[in-house]
Order: sequence, then structure tokens, then C-alpha cells
Amino acid sequence: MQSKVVKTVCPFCGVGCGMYLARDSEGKVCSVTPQWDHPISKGKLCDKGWSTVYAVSPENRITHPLKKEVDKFVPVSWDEALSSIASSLTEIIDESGSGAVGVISSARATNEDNYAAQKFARSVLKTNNVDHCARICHSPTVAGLKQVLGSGAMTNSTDDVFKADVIVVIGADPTENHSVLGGQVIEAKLAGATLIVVDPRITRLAKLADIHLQLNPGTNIALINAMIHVILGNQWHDQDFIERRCEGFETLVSHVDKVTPESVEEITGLEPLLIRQAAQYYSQAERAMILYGMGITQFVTGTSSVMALADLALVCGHIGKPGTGINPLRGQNNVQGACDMGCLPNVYPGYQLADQQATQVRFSHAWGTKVAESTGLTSLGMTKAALAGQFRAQILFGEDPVVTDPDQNHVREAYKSLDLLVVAELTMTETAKLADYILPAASFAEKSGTFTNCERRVQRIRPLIDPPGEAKGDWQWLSALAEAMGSECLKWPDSEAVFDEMASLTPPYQGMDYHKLALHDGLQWPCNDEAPQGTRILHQSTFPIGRARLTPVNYVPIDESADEFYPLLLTTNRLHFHYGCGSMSRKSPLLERETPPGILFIHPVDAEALSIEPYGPVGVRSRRGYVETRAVITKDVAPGLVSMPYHFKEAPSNQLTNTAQDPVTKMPELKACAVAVVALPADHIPSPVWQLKEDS
Ligand SMILES: Nc1nc2c(c(=O)[nH]1)N[C@H]1C(S)=C(S)[C@@H](COP(=O)(O)OP(=O)(O)OC[C@H]3O[C@@H](n4cnc5c(=O)[nH]c(N)nc54)[C@H](O)[C@@H]3O)O[C@H]1N2
Ligand SMILES: Nc1nc2c(c(=O)[nH]1)N[C@H]1C(S)=C(S)[C@@H](COP(=O)(O)OP(=O)(O)OC[C@H]3O[C@@H](n4cnc5c(=O)[nH]c(N)nc54)[C@H](O)[C@@H]3O)O[C@H]1N2
Ligand code: SF4
Ligand SMILES: [Mo]
Repeated sequence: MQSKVVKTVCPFCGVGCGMYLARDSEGKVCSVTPQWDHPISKGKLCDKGWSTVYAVSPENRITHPLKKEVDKFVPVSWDEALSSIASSLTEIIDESGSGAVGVISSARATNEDNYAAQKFARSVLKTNNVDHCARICHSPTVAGLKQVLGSGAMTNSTDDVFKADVIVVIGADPTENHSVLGGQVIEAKLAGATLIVVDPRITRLAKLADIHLQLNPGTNIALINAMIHVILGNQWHDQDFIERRCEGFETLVSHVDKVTPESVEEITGLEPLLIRQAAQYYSQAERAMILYGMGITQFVTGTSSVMALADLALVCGHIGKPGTGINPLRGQNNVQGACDMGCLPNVYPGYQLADQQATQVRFSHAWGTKVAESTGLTSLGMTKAALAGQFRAQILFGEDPVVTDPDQNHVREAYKSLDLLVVAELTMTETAKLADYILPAASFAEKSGTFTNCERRVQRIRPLIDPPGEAKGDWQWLSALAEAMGSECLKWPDSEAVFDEMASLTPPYQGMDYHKLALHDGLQWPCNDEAPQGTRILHQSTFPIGRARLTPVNYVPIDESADEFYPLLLTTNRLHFHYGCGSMSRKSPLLERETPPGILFIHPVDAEALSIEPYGPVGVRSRRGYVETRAVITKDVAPGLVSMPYHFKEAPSNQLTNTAQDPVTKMPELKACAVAVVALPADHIPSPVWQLKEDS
């Protein structure tokens, strides 16, 4: 029997579907129901949303603070854990300075938690070393769109897919990864929209598309520049829009002058005619919308690729109107929020620049304490500095970098080299296993707060049950840790007070409060005096930087191509049924039964050449590591290309991936590296990676 129901938001992806969660008379979460009147999901949830109960169930949870003693964890009290962490942090800062400590926050936790995390880093630890998974996700979006448009977020709203005549899905697989929105793209296509998909794999949407540009991995810029060339050559651009709203047009014109579709045929592997057709459909549509994802950002050219896409939208004037725009499909339930909250080394809440004195003065004054001045390290920068002995302590919550960061062996070494690693988690992860202290964190079903979804919609979540055991919300333990370090800076009576303080210092959130958010089913930022009901479409009459800056960019090849030793190119993708490091989705027996723990997608031609059988065991090796898994033979990947999901700790594709980075944002090239694949004996059961390590 249900004894309480709350209205809340799915804790998985950035679509931000609305759900009701119910608990039974024993205080356990017992059911999930879609919210029929939700502005985005309109009564739908995907399999992960439906499986939320397993993700938070108390049997799988960390319930007490744990301290590592030699090679096992023992429960300790919160007081003991926090006072000991506080004194280690103080000692390390005294010895090595604030640059030797840092915070990794969580795009899965609330805005309130993330606001507290960066405030803790900047005002208590006095460092800008604060980052989170956006680094390896949409950091090129934040930087690239900010450079060209002045703001790094989705320009339009999800239901604009129903207003677009042409939808371009580039480097994204929304029916797997943003499933409710992916379903809406299919609906829009069936209702008459033209669908163009740009992806080296044949995704579900590619199968339905009017045009599928199955390009070689890492060649987006060559393709986009060629499309712009075709558009300009045919006078298909929007001269009026360009004159009124953009600068830098002449330079772009000469930059793409020689980039004909024929000149990029070999690079992209695409027929020139298809490029011409795509350019025509996109530019000639009354309303055309771009949706993009990790196939754009996770390259050493991530930021340039985002800028190229923005250039394409601008020359066609497809921005600032319904059914148009350039729309990054932000991944995690609250990654937009974690960025907005300033959990990035270079910006404070609301993208106020960390290295500007005005920002430092503003926040020092508001917080009543001196804040960090020197520039901060990115997440991968902290890993690198740890390996160099220059970074000694990390407070990390709601991420599992040992599974999800590139080059697992080097990440593990970096974490092992720390003098202090504190991990706050719902459950035991591969990263938590390396911690000195594990703190039990409350899940979304046990706390109040807000998540900001991919369309900038800030929505409330509400507690249904008490946290299991002694678990605490993230801002609450951060507040207690600050206090143990002698700071009252993070003392708030409740989540609403955290939100109010944040909103007063974050211009795009200034017009929001808990009451208004509840009343409107969330509000989209910017929400302020000029836009009290929030903003559905950005840049309607002007850009935050006045005129958009058209920015020509060059195609640069991927860092590591296939060669005679590593003859196949590996890309990484996601599976509908699993999420991130798998620590929440793999708790569901329903989701877990759908796929074996680890898969390599390979084309029949390559499988035959390597004598690989369907579901046969295979070994996959790169210059950095080795995993064993099972082969799925499919024409959905091109010959010469193999693909692996990254959800499985037994066979983590990040054993293999490359850390080569985008120079602007330090985004690693997660979408391409060279590998060698071999068939293993048919009766061999793929060994999990930890066993392979023991054997070697
Ligand atoms: N089920 C599920 N859903 C998720 C997640 C999950 O783990 N599981 N994670 C969430 C998160 S954090 C994120 S960021 C989003 C990510 O969502 P997506 O961006 O859709 O993520 P991916 O599947 O990694 O990559 C998208 C596509 O890029 C393609 N691609 C690879 N190389 C290239 C290239 O050179 N050019 C082009 N044009 N395409 C290329 C791949 O083949 C793939 O189809 O999903 C979110 N939703
Ligand atoms: N090879 C390869 N690697 C990739 C990618 C790829 O495409 N290919 N994609 C990258 C991308 S886009 C991303 S975003 C990253 C994601 O990488 P991660 O952020 O490491 O992945 P998640 O699985 O989302 O990890 C979140 C953790 O947070 C915990 N958690 C959930 N809610 C809360 C909370 O409220 N509080 C606390 N304290 N913990 C909580 C969960 O238990 C889980 O263990 O992976 C990246 N890694
Ligand atoms: S589409 Fe995303 S937000 Fe919606 S139910 Fe699925 S995982 Fe949750
Ligand atoms: Mo992501």
C-alpha cells in the first residue's frame, strides 16, 4: 500500500522527465509513475526512469562513514571521519598550499549540492581546483558556444523538435541516450520533418533518416566547412541575418572558399552529392534545428567542432526562432546545473570569470571571506598533477573516474598516489574502493533541491524517504566538513536557503525561488526581471555579446589513427539500458538482463577476417591497456571501426581510451583510438579487468 507520493524528476539523463515516486508503509520506495502533465515527458519515461526504485534501494547503499584500515573499510562515526579529514586537509594545505587540494562535484547531485561544493573549494580550501564530469562531456560546448554566441547552453527547448522542418542529429544517439526526446524526434519525423543524421554508426535514427552521413570518426569539421562552402556558393545563406547579427563573415567566406565537398571526400568518406543535399535541406528549410552530442565534443577538436556547428547555424539564420537553434543534448540529469553553479575551475556561478578581480571581490564580499585567487586545475589536470606529486588531496562525490575517465590505469595510479581521497557515494564504486574515507550520500529520493535539465529548465526534487542509515545530503556533509575546518560559510537551515543565496549571486537564476519553480513545473533560465517566466528560446533579438562572432576553424585529424600494430579504430558509445559507470542502472535486474557485461560491436567483414564468432570472446588491446569482452557482429559499425560502451567495470573501454586533449578545454579524445582485436578460444569466459591485472 502506498503511504506517500512525491512529484519529482528522473535522476538519470538530462531530458529531466517528470515522475511521481511512491513509498510503501514500511518506508521503502515502491513505485514510479510518469507525470502526465509534464512539459517535456508528457506521461512517458524510458526503461531507466521506470527502474529508479532499484537505483536507490537501501540494500545496495553505503549507510555509514567508512575508513580504510590497511586493506579493508571499517565503519566510523561522522565526527571521527570529518575531524580526521579536516585535519588532514589543513595539514596538506599548510605544507603544500591550496593548489594541492581540490574538489570533484557531481552532475548527478542537486544545484544546491554543487553550489556548496564550489563554495567549499573557493572559500574554505581557497582553491579554484573544482571540476566535474562536464569536463569530459560538454565542456567544449560551454567554451565553444560562449565564444561564438556568448552563452554555452541549448538555445531552444525540447518541444521545438515539433516545430522544425529539418532536424539535424549530429554525433548523438538520442533514442538510446535521451530516450524520451529521441522518441519525440521519431514522432516529428513521422509527422513530416526531414531528418538528417550524421554519425559513423548506423544508429536507430540513422535507419529512419532522409539522409545519413556516415562519416569517418573525427571528421565533423571537414564536413561542416564543406556544407558552409556549398551554402555560400549557392547563395543559400541568410544575408540579412548575417548583416544584422553577426561579425566575421568575410573571414569565414574566404576560410571555406576551397573546402569543396570533393576536397573532403577522402577525409570524411562521404559522397559529395550527399554533402550538397544535406547543405541544401538544412539551409533552405524555414526552420531547421541542430541536436548534437558526444560525437561532436569528445575529440581533440571538440571546441572547434562546436564552433563550426554554430557557424553553420548562424550563416543560415537558424537561431533565435522556434524550431531552430544549436542544441547540445546535455547528458547528466544536472550537468547543466553543475556548470551553471560554477563547478568549473574558471568560472563562478552564472559563468562569472574566476580570474577577474570583480568576481573575486563580489563573492568575497557576499561570502564574508577571502576567496581563491590563483587559477584552478581541471579534473584531468588534478590527475596529472597527482602523478607528478603536486596534488595531494581530493574530495570527490558522485563520480566514478576509475571507470569513466580515459586511460584507466593512469587514473588508478593517480588516485592511489593521493595522500587523502574522500569519496561520497550512494554505493561502492571502483573509485570509492581507493578512498581513505567513504561518506554515505543521500540519493535524489531522500533530499530536496533542484536539477537543471538540458533545456535550462530548473525543476524541484522532493524527499520521499529518509536517507538509509546515517547518509546525508551532499551539501549537508560539505557544510559539516567546513565547520570541522573552522568555517561557518556553508551553514544553511535548509536547501531552500542554499537556493536563495545561489539565486541572489547567479544572474540567470535571479528571478527563481522554490515556490515559483513548483508553480510552473520548472522555469528555464535566464529568469529575471526582464523574463520573469523564464526563457524558452535564447538569442531572439540579440546575443549576450551583441553580435555573434563567426569563427572559422580547421579540420585536424584524430590523435591516434589505426596502424599496422593497432589496425582497428575504436569508438565508444552508450547503451539504452545502462547508465554511466553502471553503479545505479546495473542494480536493476531488469536492466542488467538486457546485455552481457561488456560488448564489442564489430563489422562482419572484420569479424570474419579475425575468425570472431557471434558473442564469441575477444581480447581488445590499445597502447594503454587490455580488456576481454564479447563480440556483437553488426553492420551498424563500418568496416575498420569497432565500438564499445563504457558502462561495464568488468570490461571498461576506458582501459583503452586516449588522454590526448582538446587544447582549449582539456576534453580527452574519448571517441577515437587505435586497437587490435583478437578472437579468444570459444570456451574462454572473458576475464574481468581486475583478474587480468592479477594474472599479469
Ligand atoms: N542510456 C544512457 N543514456 C545516457 C547516458 C548513459 O550512460 N546511458 N549518459 C548520459 C550522458 S552523461 C551523456 S553526455 C549523453 C550522451 O549522449 P550521446 O551524445 O548520444 O552519446 P554517445 O552515445 O556517447 O555518442 C553519440 C554518438 O556519436 C557518434 N560519433 C562518434 N564519433 C563521431 C564523429 O566523429 N562524428 C559524429 N557526427 N558522430 C560521432 C557515436 O557513434 C554515437 O552514436 O547521454 C546521457 N544519457
Ligand atoms: N569511453 C568513454 N568514457 C566516457 C564517456 C564516453 O562517451 N566514452 N562519456 C563521459 C561522459 S559524457 C560523462 S558525463 C562521464 C560520466 O562519468 P561519471 O560522472 O563518473 O558517471 P556516473 O555513472 O554518472 O557516476 C555518478 C556516480 O554518482 C553517484 N550518485 C548519484 N547521485 C548521487 C548523489 O546525489 N550524491 C552522490 N554523492 N553521489 C551520487 C552514483 O552512484 C554514481 O556512482 O563519463 C565519461 N566517460
Ligand atoms: S529519458 Fe532520461 S530523464 Fe527521461 S526517463 Fe529516461 S533516463 Fe530518465
Ligand atoms: Mo556526459
